[in-house]
Amino acid sequence: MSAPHSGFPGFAEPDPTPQQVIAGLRATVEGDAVQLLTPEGERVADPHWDPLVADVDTDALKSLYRDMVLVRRADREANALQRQGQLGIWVPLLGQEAAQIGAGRALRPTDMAFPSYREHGVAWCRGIDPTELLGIFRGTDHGSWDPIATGFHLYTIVIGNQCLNATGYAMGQRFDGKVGDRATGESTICFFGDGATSQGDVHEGFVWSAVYDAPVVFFCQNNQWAISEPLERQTRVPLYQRARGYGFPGIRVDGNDVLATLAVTRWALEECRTGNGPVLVEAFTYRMDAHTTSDDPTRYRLADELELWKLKDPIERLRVHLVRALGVAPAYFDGLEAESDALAVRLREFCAAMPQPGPERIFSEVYAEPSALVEAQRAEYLAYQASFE
Ligand SMILES: Cc1ncc(C[n+]2csc(CCOP(=O)(O)OP(=O)(O)O)c2C)c(N)n1
Repeated sequence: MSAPHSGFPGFAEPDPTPQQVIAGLRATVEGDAVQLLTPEGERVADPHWDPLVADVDTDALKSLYRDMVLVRRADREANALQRQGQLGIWVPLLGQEAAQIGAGRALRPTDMAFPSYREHGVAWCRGIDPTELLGIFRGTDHGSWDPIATGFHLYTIVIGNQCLNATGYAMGQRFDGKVGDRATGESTICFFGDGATSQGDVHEGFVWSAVYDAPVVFFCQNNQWAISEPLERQTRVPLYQRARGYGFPGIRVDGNDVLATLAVTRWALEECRTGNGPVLVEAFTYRMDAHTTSDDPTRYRLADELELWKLKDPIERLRVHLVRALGVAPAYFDGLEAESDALAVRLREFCAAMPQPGPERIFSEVYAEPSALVEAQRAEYLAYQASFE
């Protein structure tokens, strides 16, 4: 194939063929991403990244494992609740536990996180009980937690929109003098998917954060699919390399490796809190279930792809490491299974007992202060409802 741009300055290298581009996009993670724990559960020594997780001893690894097991169990239970008609829809996180727990556990309480709609694992790390997610997917509220108190913004359904919110918030952190000190500095983290990188909002967020040195970690969970659109319909270069064009660093991490994700996110957050932000982190991972419970992935992807990713399961590799390398006894895993079962029961019982909100609910919590306009709308709507009785 000819190289169309090769005669021009700046295009000295021949363009890669489309086949080469796609092969590069789908290249095995190991070659291109930071990895500290192989899919076989072996610890890879890395002089650059090891110091960032030097404090992660056996107990801390067990704690990361526990987080992943419990959020997976909550996710599976919520998925089942949707299938049984208790929720309108559910957005599975299956397969993305390490990316979310690694990133979520890297945060400090003073950091601010802006999620999309799949970040149940990050919510967990911010102290939000999984029961609090159920109202959103049952259609009874928009999320009941306090974004400022928890450091976790409400879920965003509009793809990529949270990148603008996060950038604005991070600019505020910078202008308010919250950036610069390693001990007290604040950072923002923004979660989005590979498909979101094709949205204008994400590009605008990148540009604004770059030119204002906003302390925001753009954390892209590249789960290979945007509903039925594969990665090669979003980009012709690996996503982390995009950051360079905006003037900030980008890095790819094995998003199924919780330890590597923790190390890389800690580094990226530190860059931000000390004033060197923004940073793009591409967590290379895989969505092992449907996009949502309304989606059927068997219509657009082959089963062998899923089978290959099962071999890289984020939970299994840490379990193997805990057992084989660190000698963690079976009793620990038995105890965790009992804890998971109890969590699932609690979620189920909570869901069944959730009260049906009245029609006036939609008018509550619109503004922090009472609003005459909203009150008038509430009265009008209730009168309209009453007219049917
Ligand atoms: C602005 C906008 N366009 C389209 C949609 C419909 N939509 C919902 S999810 C989705 C794909 C998102 O894929 P990705 O960013 O890779 O995130 P993932 O769901 O895989 O985590 C689309 C197009 C939307 N919610 N918002």
